[in-house]
Amino acid sequence: MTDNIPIVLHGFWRSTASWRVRIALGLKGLDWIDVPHHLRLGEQRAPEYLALNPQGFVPALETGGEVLTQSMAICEFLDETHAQAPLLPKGAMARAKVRAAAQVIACDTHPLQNLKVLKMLKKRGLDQAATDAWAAEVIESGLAAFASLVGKNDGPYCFGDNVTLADVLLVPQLGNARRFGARFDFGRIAQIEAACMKLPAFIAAAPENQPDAEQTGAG
Ligand SMILES: N[C@@H](CCC(=O)N[C@@H](CS)C(=O)NCC(=O)O)C(=O)O
Repeated sequence: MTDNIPIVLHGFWRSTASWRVRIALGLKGLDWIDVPHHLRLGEQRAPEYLALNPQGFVPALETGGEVLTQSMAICEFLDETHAQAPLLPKGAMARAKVRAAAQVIACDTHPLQNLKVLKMLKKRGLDQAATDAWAAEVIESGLAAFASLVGKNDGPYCFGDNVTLADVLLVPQLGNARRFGARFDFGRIAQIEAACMKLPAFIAAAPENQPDAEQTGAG
């Protein structure tokens, strides 16, 4: 358990993977210490940070003398160690469905449009407009599939009346959709976002509400 054990979140205000963890921490009612790493300045590749996360990605979460990486693993760790506001439903089938929707974003959408990949594309000759178009196409394809997966469920959130990991992944990805001019008018996505954004944990986690947003300007 991590109760009463300090939590340090290494992140960046505009990082959607950090944003997921901030939402999960907020839903669990946990306090944490923010340590920002400015991605545009390359601080995620500083040797001291690579010692925490050898991938050179934020987030990383320190707690109880351990370091965790990968936002979904971190969210599931928080879920397993804090019973409040479960992020996964009961039942293997229901849990697998939530994880599948979350992984559409975490595994098959976001990794194709993160900063590292866009920089690699630019290095190989794509200009800003072309990399933005790449990101938008990847995001639209992911969100369309996500909307289909959650389409049949009733209730305000992806999988009904309770927030799950799928909502935690969806809302930050919509931040990237806006940033790259991607469509996200698929199925119930806009309604789900509106429902989530009424919740304090989602409001507090938004990029514009992070202290480093003001300090660093556009990231
Ligand atoms: N699968 C990883 C992805 C982490 C990731 O891509 N983080 C981005 C910010 S959202 C990053 O640190 N990018 C730095 C870079 O690309 O150099 C996770 O979910 O934690």
